[in-house]
Amino acid sequence: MNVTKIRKDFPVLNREVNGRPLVYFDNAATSQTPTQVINTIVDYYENYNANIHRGVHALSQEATDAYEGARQKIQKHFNAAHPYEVIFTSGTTHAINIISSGYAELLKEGDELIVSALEHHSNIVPWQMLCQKTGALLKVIPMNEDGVLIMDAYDELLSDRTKLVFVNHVSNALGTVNPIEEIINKAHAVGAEVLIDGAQASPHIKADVQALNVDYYVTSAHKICGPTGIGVLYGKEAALNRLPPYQGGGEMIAEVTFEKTTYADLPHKFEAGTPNIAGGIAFGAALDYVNAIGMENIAKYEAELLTYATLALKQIPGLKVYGVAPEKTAVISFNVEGIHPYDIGSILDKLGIAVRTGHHCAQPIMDFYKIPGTVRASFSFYNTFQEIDAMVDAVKKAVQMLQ
Ligand code: 7TS
Repeated sequence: MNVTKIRKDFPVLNREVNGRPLVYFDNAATSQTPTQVINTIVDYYENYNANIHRGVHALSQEATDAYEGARQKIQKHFNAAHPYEVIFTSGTTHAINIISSGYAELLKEGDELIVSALEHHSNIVPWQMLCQKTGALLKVIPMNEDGVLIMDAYDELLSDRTKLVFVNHVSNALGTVNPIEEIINKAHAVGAEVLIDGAQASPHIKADVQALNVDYYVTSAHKICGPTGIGVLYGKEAALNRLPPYQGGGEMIAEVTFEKTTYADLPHKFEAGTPNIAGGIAFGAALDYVNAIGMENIAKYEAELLTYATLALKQIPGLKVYGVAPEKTAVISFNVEGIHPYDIGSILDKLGIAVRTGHHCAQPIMDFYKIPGTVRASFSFYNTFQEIDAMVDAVKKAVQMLQ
């Protein structure tokens, strides 16, 4: 992988912050956008901005073709069986809410849902709202000190009362890669469906939804070099057909009278209103971009960055890394004894280094470790070993100033 060449595709990486070259280590929150993807958005608005599916005119047809072309790129990337199993959403959160709200019609009191201890709030809160509405019960697969799910406990939670299991593929706060194949197979053995939140996995791992035999897989484009405000809900055809629409409106109908409305087929049933057309097209371009580099090459290089950074940070006295699962993506969550994570983050920012501090929308994980939050450095394929050196030096400086 030619990282020097790749970095030229990301204009933002040239800028300075507080008089220093930007070191962007907040990739788990959102990734940066390459020129190739930015140009796709500009091209759409400059040359063929039109609403899709609606016009006989040329611009509308071009926009429709580009948008549907992007759907096919997403289908191919995740190996979905059909393009209509790919539903465009505004992101992971929206995708999860489509399923959680639809499930209200499928559940009865006493049914059980299983979540994991390692989730982002967007894979917790919608389900709690669903439980309040239906009387279903939410059970939690616990984690251990390493940030790994305790699978024996999962076995015990599963029963014929279990209707749906929802777990992230990769934890945003710790980087743990969860054993989703085992989770899916065991859930299916008791007749439950499975939703996998792939928001943190997608930048590093190409999921094959048919090989996984997963019922729903969701992610956001902005984690994979795409724009914000666009994401995807993959669902098996039969699973999606079982669910009611999420929103009513234009584009999602077959026929409307004041007496009765019938709904459109997949994917339109779940795509009411004018979508984020430019965003969808750019999502396709982002997948083209990462696939041209190669997801395996990306994963291999990021693993090297992770090992290098972990070893260097651990030399700092009093520094503790949270989440030491044997299989991890390039995320390091850490604290230094006696120092609040926000203070380290602020000093790093003064030195041009962007990390996230806080609970990372995963408060139950912070509660487990009895900490207010962590400093989280998350790496991408356009980061370098020199940038890691700069961060390690900056953390040392921060510790000197704060201790
Ligand atoms: N699920 C996981 C595992 C996530 O990491 C995130 C966002 C979401 C869901 C929500 O995605 P959205 O695109 O709908 O907002 N995670 C983070 C993060 O770690 N820092 O900022 C956002």
